[in-house]
Amino acid sequence: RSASRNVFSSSKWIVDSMPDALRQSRFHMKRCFARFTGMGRRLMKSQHLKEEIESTIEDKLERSKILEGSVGDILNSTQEAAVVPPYVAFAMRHNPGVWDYAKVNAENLSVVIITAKEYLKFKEMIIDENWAKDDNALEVDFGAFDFSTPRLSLSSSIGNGMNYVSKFMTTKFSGNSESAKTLIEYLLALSHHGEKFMINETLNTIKKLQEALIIAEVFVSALPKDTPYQNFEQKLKEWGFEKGWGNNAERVREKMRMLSEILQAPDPTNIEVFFGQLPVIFNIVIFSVHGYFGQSDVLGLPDTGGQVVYILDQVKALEEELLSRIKQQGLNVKPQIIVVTRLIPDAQGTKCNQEIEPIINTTHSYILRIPFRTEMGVLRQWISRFDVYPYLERFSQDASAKIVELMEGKPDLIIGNYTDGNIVASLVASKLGVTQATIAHALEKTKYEDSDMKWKEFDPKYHFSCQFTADLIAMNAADFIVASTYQEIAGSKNRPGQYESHVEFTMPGLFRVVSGISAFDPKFNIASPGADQSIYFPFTENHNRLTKFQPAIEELLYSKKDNDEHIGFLADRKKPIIFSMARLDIVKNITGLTEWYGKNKKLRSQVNLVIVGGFFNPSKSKDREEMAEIKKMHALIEKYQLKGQIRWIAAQTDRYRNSELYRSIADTKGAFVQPALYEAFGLTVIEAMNCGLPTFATNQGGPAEIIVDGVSGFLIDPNNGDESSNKISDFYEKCKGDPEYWHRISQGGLKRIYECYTWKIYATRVLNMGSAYGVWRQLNKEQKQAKQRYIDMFYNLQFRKLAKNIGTPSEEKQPFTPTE
Ligand code: UDP
Ligand code: LCN
Repeated sequence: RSASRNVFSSSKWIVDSMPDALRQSRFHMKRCFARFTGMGRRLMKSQHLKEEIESTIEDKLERSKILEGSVGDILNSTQEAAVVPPYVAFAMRHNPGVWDYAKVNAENLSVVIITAKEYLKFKEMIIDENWAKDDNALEVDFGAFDFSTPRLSLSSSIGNGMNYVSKFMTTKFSGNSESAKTLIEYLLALSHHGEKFMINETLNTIKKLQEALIIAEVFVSALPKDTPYQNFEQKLKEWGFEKGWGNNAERVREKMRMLSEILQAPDPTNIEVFFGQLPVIFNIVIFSVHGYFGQSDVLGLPDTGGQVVYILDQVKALEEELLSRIKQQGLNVKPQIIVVTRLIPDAQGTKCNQEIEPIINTTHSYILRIPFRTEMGVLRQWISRFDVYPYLERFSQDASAKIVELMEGKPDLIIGNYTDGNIVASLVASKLGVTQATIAHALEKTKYEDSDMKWKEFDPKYHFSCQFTADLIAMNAADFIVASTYQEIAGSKNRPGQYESHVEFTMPGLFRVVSGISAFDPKFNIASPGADQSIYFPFTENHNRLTKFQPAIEELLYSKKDNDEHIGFLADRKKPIIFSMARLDIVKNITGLTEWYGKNKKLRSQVNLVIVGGFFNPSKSKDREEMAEIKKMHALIEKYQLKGQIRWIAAQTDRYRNSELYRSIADTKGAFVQPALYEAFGLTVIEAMNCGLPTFATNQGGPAEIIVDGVSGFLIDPNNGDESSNKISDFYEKCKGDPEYWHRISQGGLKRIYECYTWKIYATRVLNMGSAYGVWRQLNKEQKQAKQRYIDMFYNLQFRKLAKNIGTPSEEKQPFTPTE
């Protein structure tokens, strides 16, 4: 059994064909399996298996026949194999979200299909045999609580949850008087600061409501369409209707008709639109805990990158959308959006020590900062996002009290960001009983190979035991999950998604997750972010260009002397520039790009390289990964003698100036390169494309969805530097022969952005989700409560202990100041 799993397993035929496939090539397969098991217990990836097969079967013809036949199919769908002689167990994934497991005896090639749980137990033997054999080892099974939740069944429907929830609601409302009663209760409860909306107690049964709707609709239809609501408000009130139906006769009529139709015979389109337009969301709280979180001088600092940009832009878009909805609803309510983050007393010149900071370009939104406290007092300094867990419970309590005070009540929607924000959002939302959304930005689990199996190795530095526990709690507690791309949920053909990697996994010695989340859960939705188009606009819009930055950018790119802001120089300024900008994390692979460039003579002759990121002096950095990357950059510049062709610019914090930098690079007919080993979404890709800069981005992660290779940009393989640098070089070769080619790609990028990646599209979707899932949680109250009890227990017994183990600086005897 696997409650969380999709019932249809399209890879089944592969598992079923395994015995035959192995039998057909018995001689060679026996030798290969002997080789797999020959090296003892280990975990092998598919590439690894293929390499060993290649070196075992010497005959080329024979080998390709096998690799192209059914054995090849098995290998292609294999994600990993666990070897515990004499067995090899395969984890196979044929379609996003769909897994099968089989165990092969290397001696006689017999095959047994096994469950996920059996596979995990088998795999644990590699690391910790005692744990694997312990009958009472902790097993986590969130799926056990999902028996009544409908599941999607097609991989292609993943990420389209809201659509399906509307369909499920349709079924629930059809001919089910209990659910219809819930609908009345839901409508009756709509209010804000004591003011009632939509209907009042006069209309407390379906029958009464239906009758009143018919009378009111006839009345409203007779009015001119643009009659303001105030003119007929009194009349509607007499029949039991309150504000919120619309600001004019036409809107009110439409909405009344829609509800009448839903009550008569529900259909998903009406349900989605009707609930999306209800006055339910005015106050939103967004948690983004670790920081630096601020509006100026913070970008490019360790851990402070796209998430901050995303949230600030998101707030602006949500506020605009809220205001426009409130107007259309005919209400006079002021919305409020609060972004809650940590207050850092040692703010290093940023505003992160200010409690409240209004958000620029908004009217009703602000940042609220709450310090990290322990019984020793307030934590003064920045700490890495991997170390924040011990502070979060206290932070949630302090934040929750302050939010209720500022909003004069509960918020209507709570959105978490990243592991820390999401666990805090879960605690606060469950305490206050509010609809909760989570946004991951990046789940760390897939970033580090075998981070689950090898968690003990990683834990001293990264505390993944705590982080993955928190992630599981948040994704299960959330009413809906906003993902930027499909791949974030369910990956691509060959690579499992970030959420998908939490479906079934094990951390030997800690817990075995037999059902963490299902990629087929209808709570998953894709809403991709955009870039602020008042900042990131095409280089061709000359009248808007921020010319005041141009002298500074000229200096930044071309002056010949090293200083604190830049080192290296560009000897030949006629060459186009290939450009990259990122935090200097290992996964961002900026050093990889520098090395590809260093190695590729042709590319070096065609273009210059400009990098923005990090500092030059490793001792200035507080971040362990960044320090290592800085040293590596210096070494590469030396090794490949890059001076004269490279400009390395320190991390930049001004978005306006950066946007002009992208455009100035476009002026040189340059290109943007995003070479990350893995990128969850990749805002720089969107920014560059918005500026009309042809973009080469990693095929590992989000960018693979953003860019259509060869049309709106190019995808490059970060694990194959030669191929990638040649692809850039070929592009420039082609541009030489056809100068229009550069413009076609630039235009292709812009077209793609306007169609799919704007904040307007995003805000509409997310607010609709907030409404739809708010109803959905009411309809599934009991099941939700049962799951919440399980989550509470897991939090208390597991998370708290793990967080405590991390320790706080005071316990490590670091300088500390008493409570402020
Ligand atoms: N950024 C910046 N200065 C830097 C490095 C990055 O302003 O030195 C900005 C960049 O323009 C983008 C964000 O930080 O808006 C990075 O977002 P992305 O999604 O690319 O990566 P993340 O840092 O979130 O992993
Ligand atoms: C975090 C990341 O790592 C990026 O891939 C995203 O673009 C960013 O957050 C915004 O969601």
